[in-house]
Amino acid sequence: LELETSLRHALDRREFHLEFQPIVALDGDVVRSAEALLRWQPGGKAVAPDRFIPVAEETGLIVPIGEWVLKAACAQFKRWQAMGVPLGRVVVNLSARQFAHRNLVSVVRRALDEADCAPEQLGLEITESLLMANPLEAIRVLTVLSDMGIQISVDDFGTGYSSLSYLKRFPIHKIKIDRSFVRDLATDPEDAAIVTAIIAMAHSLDCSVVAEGVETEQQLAFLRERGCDEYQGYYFSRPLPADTLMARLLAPS
Ligand code: G
Ligand code: G
Ligand code: MN
Ligand code: NA
Repeated sequence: LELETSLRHALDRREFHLEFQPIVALDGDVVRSAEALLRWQPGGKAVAPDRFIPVAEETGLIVPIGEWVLKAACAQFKRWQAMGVPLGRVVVNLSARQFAHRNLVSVVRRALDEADCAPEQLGLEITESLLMANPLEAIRVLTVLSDMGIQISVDDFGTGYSSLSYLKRFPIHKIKIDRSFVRDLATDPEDAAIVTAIIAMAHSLDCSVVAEGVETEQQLAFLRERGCDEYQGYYFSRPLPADTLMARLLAPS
């Protein structure tokens, strides 16, 4: 309850900021996009997103907080562009409450307009379980966003219950393999089989595949061999403050 009380004041007190984790495509080690990850530091002391995001979700506070995230991510992307940072897109996580909110599309439009970003410069991530909670409504909303030109990714893929027949009905562009399957790839034959199947299935649906939680050379080698398209994880980079990511992307390599 204490957490909830301070969360209610967090926006007013400007206690949020974003970090960004690069998503890498290996054709020449290009960083194509970066995922925005929300950070909260009330009184200077960080609270983990796994603790406060569920509370924000239950209380509905995630709606205004999520709107702030969208605006802040688009504004940051625009600043990077002005500095010549070679990034094609910024990617933002949407929660269930945000996704169900009737204003979502106008909130997204406004965030893009205010920052003067094109829809093609924004990606949205929604979890697999969120898609399956209300598939018909999800198809309707995602079709609007996708028709605008926004890239849609399914996050935490493999942890829910999507069937192949269902998945092809959603206007989605990317599937992000949950990091729980990537972790033991080198030692667990079941995880290796699941990852192999997800990549093949995604490609058969014309979706590209991002592997999350890539930490080792062996995981990367396995994924590469199976045609994974993009990678995200500590092997490449932790989530970074905006200026640190910019410095890295602008540094001659
Ligand atoms: O970096 P990590 O500990 O940041 O993130 C933990 C979890 O919090 C992940 O599941 C991530 O998707 C989620 N998360 C991070 N930022 C946001 C955000 O802005 N909105 C929502 N809804 N979830 C987020
Ligand atoms: O659920 P979502 O994919 O949005 O979560 C992103 C979360 O994954 C963030 O908490 C981020 O810090 C974390 N993360 C990113 N890369 C790695 C990694 O290589 N290993 C682990 N364990 N976590 C990671
Ligand atoms: Mn995500
Ligand atoms: Na995930």
